[in-house]
Amino acid sequence: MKSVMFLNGPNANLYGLDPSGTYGTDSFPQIEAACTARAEELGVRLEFRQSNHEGVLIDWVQEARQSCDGLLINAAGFSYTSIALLDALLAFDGPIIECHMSNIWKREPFRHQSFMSKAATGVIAGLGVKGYLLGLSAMAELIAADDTTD
Ligand code: DHK
Repeated sequence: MKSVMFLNGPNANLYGLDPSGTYGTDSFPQIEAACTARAEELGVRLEFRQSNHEGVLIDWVQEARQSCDGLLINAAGFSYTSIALLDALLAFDGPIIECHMSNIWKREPFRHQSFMSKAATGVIAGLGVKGYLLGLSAMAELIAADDTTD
């Protein structure tokens, strides 16, 4: 069975709690449950994780090099600041899909350039949790096409 890691960066644990609704109304546990259900449908093993700490995210990307066929990441605020996280992603061999709940290009200019995109196979933004599920479906296709692992 193929394995996928889905990493979520700082403050993602607060999704659904923000009264402005930028990140939708689903709580983080609800988002995780939806992704887990989609992964089951797709027949892929999913590691869904969240951290507020840059080094922890980097350690997880490095762990994924050993254990996962594909990586999805919403690096949240670290998207625009962390060359170190970009470097970790660049050292990952498989496909990477960068996800954002919101359309970052419709927002403040400081959110318009994600360093993560340099390492990403593709980027999904602005579709909320639907984008996460689409990302998982796309990832399942990408890793199925790579039959060097099973
Ligand atoms: C999430 C965040 O926490 C922000 O820092 C990013 C991203 C956007 C999102 O849309 O999921 O700017």
